[in-house]
Amino acid sequence: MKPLIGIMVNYDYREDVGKISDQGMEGQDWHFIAGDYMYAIEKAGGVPVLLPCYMDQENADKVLDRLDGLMISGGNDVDPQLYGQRIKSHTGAIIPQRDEQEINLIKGAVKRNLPVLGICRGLQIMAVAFGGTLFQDLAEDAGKEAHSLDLMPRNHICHYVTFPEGSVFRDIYKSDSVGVNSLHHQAIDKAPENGTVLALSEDEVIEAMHFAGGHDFTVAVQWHPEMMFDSVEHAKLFKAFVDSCEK
Ligand SMILES: [Mn+2]
Repeated sequence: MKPLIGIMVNYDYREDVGKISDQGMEGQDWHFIAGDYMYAIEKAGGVPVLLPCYMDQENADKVLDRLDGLMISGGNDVDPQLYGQRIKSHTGAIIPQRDEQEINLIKGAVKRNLPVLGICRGLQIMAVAFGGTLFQDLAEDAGKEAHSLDLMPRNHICHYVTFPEGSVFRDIYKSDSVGVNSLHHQAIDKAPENGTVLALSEDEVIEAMHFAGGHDFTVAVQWHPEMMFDSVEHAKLFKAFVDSCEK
Protein backbone atom coordinates (compact mmCIF):
# COMPACT_ATOMS: atom_id res chain seq x y z
CA MET A 1 0.00 0.00 0.00
CA LYS A 2 1.22 3.45 -0.85
CA PRO A 3 1.91 5.45 2.32
CA LEU A 4 -0.25 8.50 3.15
CA ILE A 5 2.03 11.44 3.85
CA GLY A 6 0.70 14.56 5.50
CA ILE A 7 2.15 17.81 4.19
CA MET A 8 1.72 20.89 6.32
CA VAL A 9 0.60 23.82 4.10
CA ASN A 10 1.22 27.56 4.25
CA TYR A 11 -1.25 29.98 5.75
CA ASP A 12 -1.84 33.66 4.98
CA TYR A 13 -4.47 35.88 6.55
CA ARG A 14 -4.34 38.36 3.63
CA GLU A 15 -7.18 38.28 1.11
CA ASP A 16 -4.76 39.22 -1.73
CA VAL A 17 -3.66 35.58 -2.05
CA GLY A 18 -7.13 34.60 -3.28
CA LYS A 19 -7.88 37.77 -5.20
CA ILE A 20 -4.77 37.50 -7.37
CA SER A 21 -5.97 34.11 -8.69
CA ASP A 22 -9.56 35.33 -9.20
CA GLN A 23 -10.87 32.87 -6.66
CA GLY A 24 -11.17 34.87 -3.49
CA MET A 25 -13.37 37.39 -1.79
CA GLU A 26 -12.68 40.22 0.59
CA GLY A 27 -11.83 39.14 4.11
CA GLN A 28 -10.91 35.53 3.29
CA ASP A 29 -7.73 33.87 4.55
CA TRP A 30 -5.86 31.13 2.66
CA HIS A 31 -4.23 27.74 3.20
CA PHE A 32 -1.99 26.85 0.24
CA ILE A 33 1.16 25.06 -0.87
CA ALA A 34 3.62 24.92 -3.81
CA GLY A 35 3.05 21.91 -6.08
CA ASP A 36 6.72 20.82 -5.78
CA TYR A 37 6.07 19.27 -2.35
CA MET A 38 3.27 17.07 -3.68
CA TYR A 39 5.05 16.10 -6.90
CA ALA A 40 8.17 15.10 -4.95
CA ILE A 41 6.13 12.79 -2.70
CA GLU A 42 4.05 11.35 -5.56
CA LYS A 43 7.11 10.72 -7.67
CA ALA A 44 8.71 8.85 -4.76
CA GLY A 45 5.64 6.60 -4.43
CA GLY A 46 3.68 8.28 -1.63
CA VAL A 47 0.22 9.86 -1.52
CA PRO A 48 0.29 13.50 -0.36
CA VAL A 49 -2.41 14.60 2.09
CA LEU A 50 -2.55 18.35 2.63
CA LEU A 51 -2.83 19.51 6.23
CA PRO A 52 -4.30 22.99 6.85
CA CYS A 53 -4.07 24.92 10.12
CA TYR A 54 -7.01 23.37 11.95
CA MET A 55 -9.28 25.44 14.17
CA ASP A 56 -9.21 22.58 16.69
CA GLN A 57 -5.87 20.89 17.45
CA GLU A 58 -7.69 17.63 18.23
CA ASN A 59 -8.44 17.41 14.50
CA ALA A 60 -4.72 17.56 13.72
CA ASP A 61 -4.26 14.59 16.09
CA LYS A 62 -7.10 12.69 14.38
CA VAL A 63 -5.44 13.07 10.97
CA LEU A 64 -2.04 12.09 12.38
CA ASP A 65 -3.61 8.82 13.60
CA ARG A 66 -4.28 7.86 9.97
CA LEU A 67 -1.02 9.03 8.35
CA ASP A 68 2.09 6.97 7.59
CA GLY A 69 4.46 9.94 7.56
CA LEU A 70 4.66 13.70 8.08
CA MET A 71 6.35 16.39 6.01
CA ILE A 72 6.79 19.87 7.46
CA SER A 73 7.09 22.28 4.54
CA GLY A 74 8.85 25.63 4.23
CA GLY A 75 7.19 28.92 5.09
CA ASN A 76 7.27 31.92 7.38
CA ASP A 77 9.63 32.54 10.29
CA VAL A 78 9.13 30.75 13.60
CA ASP A 79 8.13 33.07 16.46
CA PRO A 80 11.42 33.75 18.35
CA GLN A 81 9.46 33.88 21.62
CA LEU A 82 9.09 30.11 21.29
CA TYR A 83 12.85 29.83 21.86
CA GLY A 84 13.09 32.52 24.48
CA GLN A 85 14.03 35.57 22.38
CA ARG A 86 12.24 38.81 21.68
CA ILE A 87 11.24 39.40 18.05
CA LYS A 88 13.99 41.40 16.34
CA SER A 89 13.59 43.70 13.34
CA HIS A 90 15.00 41.20 10.82
CA THR A 91 12.41 38.54 11.57
CA GLY A 92 9.67 38.30 8.97
CA ALA A 93 5.96 37.46 9.17
CA ILE A 94 4.89 35.11 11.98
CA ILE A 95 1.93 32.71 11.83
CA PRO A 96 1.28 31.71 15.47
CA GLN A 97 -1.40 29.08 14.70
CA ARG A 98 0.97 27.29 12.33
CA ASP A 99 3.81 27.33 14.90
CA GLU A 100 1.48 25.83 17.49
CA GLN A 101 0.07 23.16 15.22
CA GLU A 102 3.44 22.09 13.84
CA ILE A 103 4.94 21.70 17.32
CA ASN A 104 1.92 19.52 18.19
CA LEU A 105 2.30 17.51 14.99
CA ILE A 106 6.05 16.98 15.48
CA LYS A 107 5.53 15.79 19.08
CA GLY A 108 2.56 13.67 17.94
CA ALA A 109 4.65 12.04 15.20
CA VAL A 110 7.42 11.22 17.70
CA LYS A 111 4.81 9.65 20.02
CA ARG A 112 3.38 7.56 17.15
CA ASN A 113 6.82 6.59 15.79
CA LEU A 114 6.02 8.18 12.39
CA PRO A 115 8.78 9.21 9.96
CA VAL A 116 9.14 12.99 9.62
CA LEU A 117 10.86 15.04 6.91
CA GLY A 118 11.25 18.74 7.64
CA ILE A 119 12.12 21.20 4.89
CA CYS A 120 13.59 24.70 5.49
CA ARG A 121 11.22 26.18 8.08
CA GLY A 122 10.50 22.51 8.85
CA LEU A 123 14.08 22.08 10.12
CA GLN A 124 13.79 25.27 12.16
CA ILE A 125 10.46 24.46 13.82
CA MET A 126 11.61 20.90 14.56
CA ALA A 127 14.76 22.26 16.26
CA VAL A 128 12.62 24.69 18.28
CA ALA A 129 10.04 22.00 19.13
CA PHE A 130 12.86 19.91 20.65
CA GLY A 131 14.37 22.85 22.61
CA GLY A 132 16.89 24.42 20.20
CA THR A 133 17.32 28.07 19.19
CA LEU A 134 17.65 29.90 15.86
CA PHE A 135 19.59 32.80 14.42
CA GLN A 136 16.78 35.20 13.59
CA ASP A 137 18.87 36.39 10.67
CA LEU A 138 22.13 34.81 9.47
CA ALA A 139 23.74 38.13 8.48
CA GLU A 140 22.60 40.10 11.53
CA ASP A 141 22.98 37.46 14.26
CA ALA A 142 25.72 35.19 12.91
CA GLY A 143 27.72 37.48 10.59
CA LYS A 144 27.30 35.06 7.66
CA GLU A 145 26.92 35.69 3.97
CA ALA A 146 23.32 35.52 2.74
CA HIS A 147 21.68 32.11 2.34
CA SER A 148 18.47 33.69 1.01
CA LEU A 149 19.45 33.42 -2.65
CA ASP A 150 16.25 33.75 -4.67
CA LEU A 151 17.37 35.66 -7.80
CA MET A 152 17.89 32.45 -9.78
CA PRO A 153 15.95 29.35 -10.83
CA ARG A 154 14.59 27.45 -7.84
CA ASN A 155 16.69 24.36 -8.55
CA HIS A 156 19.96 26.28 -9.01
CA ILE A 157 22.85 25.02 -6.87
CA CYS A 158 23.92 27.94 -4.66
CA HIS A 159 26.30 26.19 -2.27
CA TYR A 160 27.47 22.74 -1.28
CA VAL A 161 26.80 20.86 1.93
CA THR A 162 29.05 18.14 3.31
CA PHE A 163 27.87 15.12 5.27
CA PRO A 164 29.96 14.40 8.38
CA GLU A 165 31.08 10.85 9.07
CA GLY A 166 28.15 8.80 10.34
CA SER A 167 25.53 11.00 8.60
CA VAL A 168 22.73 8.90 7.15
CA PHE A 169 22.88 11.23 4.14
CA ARG A 170 26.09 9.48 3.06
CA ASP A 171 23.96 6.34 2.58
CA ILE A 172 21.00 8.16 1.03
CA TYR A 173 22.93 10.36 -1.42
CA LYS A 174 25.78 7.83 -1.92
CA SER A 175 28.21 10.73 -1.58
CA ASP A 176 29.80 12.86 1.14
CA SER A 177 28.45 16.14 -0.26
CA VAL A 178 25.72 17.54 -2.51
CA GLY A 179 24.90 20.85 -4.20
CA VAL A 180 21.83 22.62 -2.83
CA ASN A 181 19.68 25.68 -3.37
CA SER A 182 19.46 28.14 -0.48
CA LEU A 183 16.29 30.07 0.36
CA HIS A 184 16.56 30.77 4.06
CA HIS A 185 17.65 33.78 6.12
CA GLN A 186 17.42 31.93 9.43
CA ALA A 187 19.21 28.80 10.64
CA ILE A 188 19.79 26.72 13.76
CA ASP A 189 21.99 28.41 16.39
CA LYS A 190 21.94 26.04 19.38
CA ALA A 191 20.93 22.53 18.38
CA PRO A 192 18.59 20.69 20.74
CA GLU A 193 20.05 17.85 22.85
CA ASN A 194 18.46 15.17 20.66
CA GLY A 195 19.85 16.73 17.45
CA THR A 196 22.77 15.38 15.39
CA VAL A 197 24.19 17.35 12.44
CA LEU A 198 23.68 15.53 9.12
CA ALA A 199 24.96 18.29 6.81
CA LEU A 200 26.99 21.51 7.07
CA SER A 201 27.55 24.30 4.55
CA GLU A 202 31.06 25.59 3.71
CA ASP A 203 30.46 28.51 6.11
CA GLU A 204 29.37 26.09 8.83
CA VAL A 205 25.66 26.69 8.85
CA ILE A 206 23.72 23.62 10.05
CA GLU A 207 21.96 22.47 6.88
CA ALA A 208 20.42 19.20 8.10
CA MET A 209 19.76 17.36 11.36
CA HIS A 210 18.52 14.08 12.72
CA PHE A 211 16.38 14.26 15.87
CA ALA A 212 16.39 11.28 18.23
CA GLY A 213 13.46 9.97 20.26
CA GLY A 214 11.00 9.06 17.51
CA HIS A 215 11.21 7.12 14.24
CA ASP A 216 14.75 6.63 12.88
CA PHE A 217 13.75 8.82 9.94
CA THR A 218 13.15 12.02 11.90
CA VAL A 219 15.20 14.20 9.63
CA ALA A 220 15.13 17.78 8.36
CA VAL A 221 17.04 19.82 5.80
CA GLN A 222 17.60 23.56 5.44
CA TRP A 223 17.58 23.54 1.62
CA HIS A 224 14.57 22.92 -0.65
CA PRO A 225 15.03 19.43 -2.15
CA GLU A 226 11.41 19.49 -3.36
CA MET A 227 12.35 22.29 -5.79
CA MET A 228 15.02 19.89 -7.12
CA PHE A 229 12.87 16.75 -7.07
CA ASP A 230 13.47 16.03 -10.73
CA SER A 231 17.22 15.85 -10.12
CA VAL A 232 18.51 12.31 -9.63
CA GLU A 233 20.37 13.43 -6.50
CA HIS A 234 17.52 14.95 -4.52
CA ALA A 235 14.91 12.41 -5.59
CA LYS A 236 16.95 10.00 -3.44
CA LEU A 237 15.98 11.87 -0.27
CA PHE A 238 12.24 11.60 -1.02
CA LYS A 239 12.61 7.94 -1.96
CA ALA A 240 14.35 7.23 1.36
CA PHE A 241 11.61 9.13 3.24
CA VAL A 242 8.68 7.47 1.44
CA ASP A 243 10.32 4.03 1.78
CA SER A 244 10.63 4.51 5.53
CA CYS A 245 6.92 5.50 5.67
CA GLU A 246 5.99 2.23 3.93
CA LYS A 247 7.48 0.02 6.62
MN1 LIG B 1 21.88 27.40 2.82
